[in-house]
Amino acid sequence: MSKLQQTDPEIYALIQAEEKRQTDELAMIPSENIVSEAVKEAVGSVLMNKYSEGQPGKRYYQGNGNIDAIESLVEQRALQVFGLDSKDWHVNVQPVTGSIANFAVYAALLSPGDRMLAMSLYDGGHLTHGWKLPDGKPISFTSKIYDTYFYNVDPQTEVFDYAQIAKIAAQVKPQILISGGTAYPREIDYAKMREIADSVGAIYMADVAHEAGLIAGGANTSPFPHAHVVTMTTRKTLRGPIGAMIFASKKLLGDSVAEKIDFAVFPALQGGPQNHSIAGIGVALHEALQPEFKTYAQQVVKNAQVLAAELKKAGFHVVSGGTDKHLILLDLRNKGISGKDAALALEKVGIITNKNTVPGETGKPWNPSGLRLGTPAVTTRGYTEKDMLEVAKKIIATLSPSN
Ligand code: DSN
Repeated sequence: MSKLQQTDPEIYALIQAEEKRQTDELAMIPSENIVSEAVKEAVGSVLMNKYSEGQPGKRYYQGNGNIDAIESLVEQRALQVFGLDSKDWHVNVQPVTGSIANFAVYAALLSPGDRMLAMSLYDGGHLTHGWKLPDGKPISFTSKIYDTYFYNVDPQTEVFDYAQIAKIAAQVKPQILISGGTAYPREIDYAKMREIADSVGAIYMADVAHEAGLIAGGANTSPFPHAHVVTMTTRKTLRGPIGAMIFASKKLLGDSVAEKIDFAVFPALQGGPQNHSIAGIGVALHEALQPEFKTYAQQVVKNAQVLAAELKKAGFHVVSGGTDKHLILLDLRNKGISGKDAALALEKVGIITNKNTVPGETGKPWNPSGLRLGTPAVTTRGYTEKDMLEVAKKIIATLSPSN
């Protein structure tokens, strides 16, 4: 980065400091990862100089031959990574974030005032799944546009209670049923969710932002055989740059869904796509198609399971009793420490996590009762089970009352 160093030494120095921080500390926030040098080169390329509003082959600006070829290739790879056929599935790789991808699905397939049913944010859902506070105060803008309802995990087992979800769905009769989110450590039964959606005539959207890479690598089950729509981000377990993708089933929703989704992304919600990020996503998808990525995905899960087991042995309340994925959620109420204090204490010893709400939350989002931990980034750094035992020791020692 010699040019940057010459032109803007201040920004250069701060980037260097951040690179050192990322090397010296352990990123254990489950939504973070470390992209390859190849991904970084694509994202830092001349592609950011080009405006390309529209879709491949149908742009509002001239000079997009190369951009068309790149975006088409990325779409093709996105389908390939998840074993999908372009006859059956439409994909849009332009959303700049997962939040925008979710908004685009709603804009394409719902009308204002339609009913939405999703998992409570406190139990691990996502803001853009219609979140509003229990007193009705809207938080996500989605809750101002749509009539939103929530299901909770079972208070005892802390896992999905499908019978309860079906019961709420029968009462609410939502136009869309949503699964997925940010802090649910267990696999979701996508077939059951679809069955519930079908029972009330709803569209079923699986938001797999967190587990996309695990699905790509075969370490988690795929929602594609069941969902009408799948959204995901690209920077988490998929190990790409920031960005998102929307997959819509043409088989279930008809061919016209492609145009509806594309129109919702542009011009309804976004302007020119971030071509450099799209190319970076393409590189990450190429990497996800290599055999090593399968090993990576399996290792992410093994590492999380070892860490969860060690924390459990040490008396921590691991929400749902463990994990099937890359993330662990601790309910710290039995330890007498808040999520915020735990995250701050761990930061002091170089372990970067985040405070999080837990099922049955009694605190506030800014000072909740839980701590969220994840293994995607440490696994990229080559950590295996034996390293996780060391990480577990450090976490346990840091969060034990004597400290
Ligand atoms: N902010 C993401 C996460 O950390 O899980 C979700 O949007």
